[in-house]
Amino acid sequence: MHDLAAPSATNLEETKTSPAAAYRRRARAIATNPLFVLAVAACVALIVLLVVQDRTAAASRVRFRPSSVDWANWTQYYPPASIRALPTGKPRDMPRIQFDFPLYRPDPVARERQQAVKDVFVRGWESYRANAWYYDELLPVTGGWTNTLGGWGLTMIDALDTLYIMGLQDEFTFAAGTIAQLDWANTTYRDINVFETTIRHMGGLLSAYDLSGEKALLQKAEELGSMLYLAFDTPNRLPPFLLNLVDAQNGTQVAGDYDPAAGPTSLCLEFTRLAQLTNDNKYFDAIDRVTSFLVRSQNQSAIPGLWPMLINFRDEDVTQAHTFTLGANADSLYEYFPKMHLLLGGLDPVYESLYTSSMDTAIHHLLFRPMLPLDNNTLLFAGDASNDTGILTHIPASQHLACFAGGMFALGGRLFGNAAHLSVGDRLARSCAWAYAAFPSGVMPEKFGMVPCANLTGDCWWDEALWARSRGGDVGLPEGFTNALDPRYLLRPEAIESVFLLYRITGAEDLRDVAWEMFQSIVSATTTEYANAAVANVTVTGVTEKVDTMDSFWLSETLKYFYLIFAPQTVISLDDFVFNTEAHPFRRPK
Ligand code: DMJ
Repeated sequence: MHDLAAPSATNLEETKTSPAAAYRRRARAIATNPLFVLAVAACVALIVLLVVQDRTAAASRVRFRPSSVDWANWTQYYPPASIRALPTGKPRDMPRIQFDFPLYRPDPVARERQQAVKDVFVRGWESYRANAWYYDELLPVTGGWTNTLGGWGLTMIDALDTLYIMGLQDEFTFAAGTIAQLDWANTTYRDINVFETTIRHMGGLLSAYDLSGEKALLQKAEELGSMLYLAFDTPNRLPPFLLNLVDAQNGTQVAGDYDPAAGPTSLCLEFTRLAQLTNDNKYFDAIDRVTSFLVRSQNQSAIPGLWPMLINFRDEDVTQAHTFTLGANADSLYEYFPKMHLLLGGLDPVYESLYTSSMDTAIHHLLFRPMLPLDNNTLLFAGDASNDTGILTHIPASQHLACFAGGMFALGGRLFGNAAHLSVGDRLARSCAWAYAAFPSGVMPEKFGMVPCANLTGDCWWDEALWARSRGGDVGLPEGFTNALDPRYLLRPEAIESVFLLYRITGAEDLRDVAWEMFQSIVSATTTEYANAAVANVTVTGVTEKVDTMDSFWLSETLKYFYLIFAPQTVISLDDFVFNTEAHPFRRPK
């Protein structure tokens, strides 16, 4: 019997002379032949060259054409005496923001949901391209178009980074190529909305540049930045809500005396990123003066710690207007405090202090817990407060716009190691999602009222008679709600924004199911022949009446957050990026 473990002499001899061995010998000889090595090296070089050339060709399709006006050369009538530079030095060590998710594992359910969101985005984008290209927004019921903000093609700019994130590379290159040719001087608008143009147009361009490295997009952002910078040319260097270029040219601009608090105060993230990317400190100096005003005035209002919803920026007076809110007109003023801390790598301590002091005050004065028949002890909403009568009154009404607060508290809580804020963020974010489910359409109205509990924690017994009295004649409302003051849904993002941030921060997997429920309800309530439309009344059962508007934030924010909550958690990680208030991610300094 042969020993199978040891080859016999005969076997060894066979190996030497077999055709396979001869083939291996020949192959070895060829592989070590210097000519062959040279040929392989040449092929590899050629392939690399072709790939690089292809990339360059793609990039060169995005050719920058300068605008016809160079605003950087315009006279400043009130030039700053000195320019404060961006803080320098090594960014401070930041706590990890994202939950420590396990390494990526394929998740077929999440993938399917992510694809469903992408499909809705693509349908809306293609319809915009076909029916409203070059205009600001699509009319989703009639298939027409409308200009709402400057007429520079708002939707294509606002949605640009979403195209990139969703991997729609050809569409991205096509849109970027169009945008790089825009002339910002080509507008029929007499007044330019400084806030919206900063967060949507400039924010969109900076983010798309941060993601793609496409230089022309930064150049377009810088052109726009130099135009918007003119708004700061006022006697106290605080900008008006609307930039009038004729006033700017004549040196007659002044800050507003009754402007939304969030207007001048929520330009800081975008102007800081612009300063970082262009190394031009004047952009940082401009917004730093607004921050200094906030610091000076924080304790002068009727609720020390907070600023009223409307501010007299001209006289730097916060004592005249008396409504306080985290919702419309004030929202992003507060949202940007923790975000500025992140973007500046913690090098300016003022933003942590502004965040903590204002939000500790807001918890006390603005948040309320609704009274409900079931055990819903943890629900919490951001309401308002008013001092109109001379007595400070809490107003137990909330709004979709205030739903961003859950994400902000969760972010601030994690960033500054404040467990109480993280818990408030969790409650606020989940409450907005709960409010979606409470209405027959599965979508939350723009504004609503509820009966408040006396405290944010502890017992709160349901009082049917009190609820009936508080809701007046309105019998069709879900239990606990006293009105749907504005029953529309405007395709807004704030609720999913907070659910997304909370998910990435806490890792609570149930939030993906919560998001999926919200997404399905929104799609079913808003789908039209062309795309998705705002809804007239979410409190009714059955088919919803559509309103012929699709704000650009539907593609830039709402669908982006829905997409990202189902994406692998490394996609736009919160440890690498910080979102501006229009959901445009900016790269954080490392
Ligand atoms: C967006 O433009 C931004 O999210 C802004 O901060 C608030 N309003 C809309 C979305 O609702």
